[in-house]
Amino acid sequence: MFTSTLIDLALRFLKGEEQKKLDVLSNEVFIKALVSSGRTCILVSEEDEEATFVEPSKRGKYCVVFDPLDGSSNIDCGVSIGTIFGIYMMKDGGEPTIEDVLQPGKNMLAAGYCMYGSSCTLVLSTGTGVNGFTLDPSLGEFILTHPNIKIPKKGKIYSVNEGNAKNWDGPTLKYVERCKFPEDGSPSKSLRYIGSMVADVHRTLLYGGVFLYPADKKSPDGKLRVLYEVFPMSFLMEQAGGQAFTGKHRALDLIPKTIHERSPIFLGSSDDIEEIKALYAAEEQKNLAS
Ligand code: P6P
Repeated sequence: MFTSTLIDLALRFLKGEEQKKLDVLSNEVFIKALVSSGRTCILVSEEDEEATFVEPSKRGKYCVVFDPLDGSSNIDCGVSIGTIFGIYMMKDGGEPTIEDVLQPGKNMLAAGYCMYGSSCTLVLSTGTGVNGFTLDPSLGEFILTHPNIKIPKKGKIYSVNEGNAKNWDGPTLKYVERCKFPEDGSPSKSLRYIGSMVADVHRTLLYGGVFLYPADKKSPDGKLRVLYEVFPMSFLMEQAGGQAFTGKHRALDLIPKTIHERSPIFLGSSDDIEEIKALYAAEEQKNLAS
């Protein structure tokens, strides 16, 4: 479905619909493809304020949450962008309700992203590990190029928008300080931040390290959306042997109350996330003691 959807998107763009923003156009293509598949009953898109309930004659049992073109502000400068998605099964066989997509991320059946950059790369998990596929345009097929991806246990890269540092809380400040000035005299971590979640997470998955979008004084829930950014990327990280943490608990345990809810997120190599968890636990102990 992805190949035909991508080709449909390219053709509609070339047929002179370019006056529409690419993220609006891609949303229309994905909604059309998902509805016509006959397999879906509820669709939640970053582009649509309300969830789409598929008409009964075309309804299936899957609920799809997606950001059709995440990072689209980077299109004009050629930075990689992507589609992020997660898939739930309806909670029960009755009439679909919004509760079917307000499930914790750990209930997802599958999650992934498709990154549009120097190549078109689909990274997907259905709950038994993570595999990466690269589009071969001559075949019009995705080829398995990254079987059984496992994130390194510890990494040498941290990825965060340091421009927000003045608004960060204590544990985030302490962790980033440690990345730059390690207390054990080990080499500093490198900072890599593209500002396109799919590209930053893809590098983190393959090379190791951490990606952070913490809460801050301006955005107490952080910036990234739970359903179609935090959950799918957290699902992939855990399936690849990494971790994903909100600053309070395991990201996939979060139960969203609304479909466009945001959450802080720290995800990546297991040992690095353990360090961040320990800093937040120490802060909590300090607050309880005071
Ligand atoms: P900031 C893109 O707008 C996005 O939603 C993610 O793809 C990216 O990780 C983040 O926002 C970048 O946000 O505040 O650092 O520009």
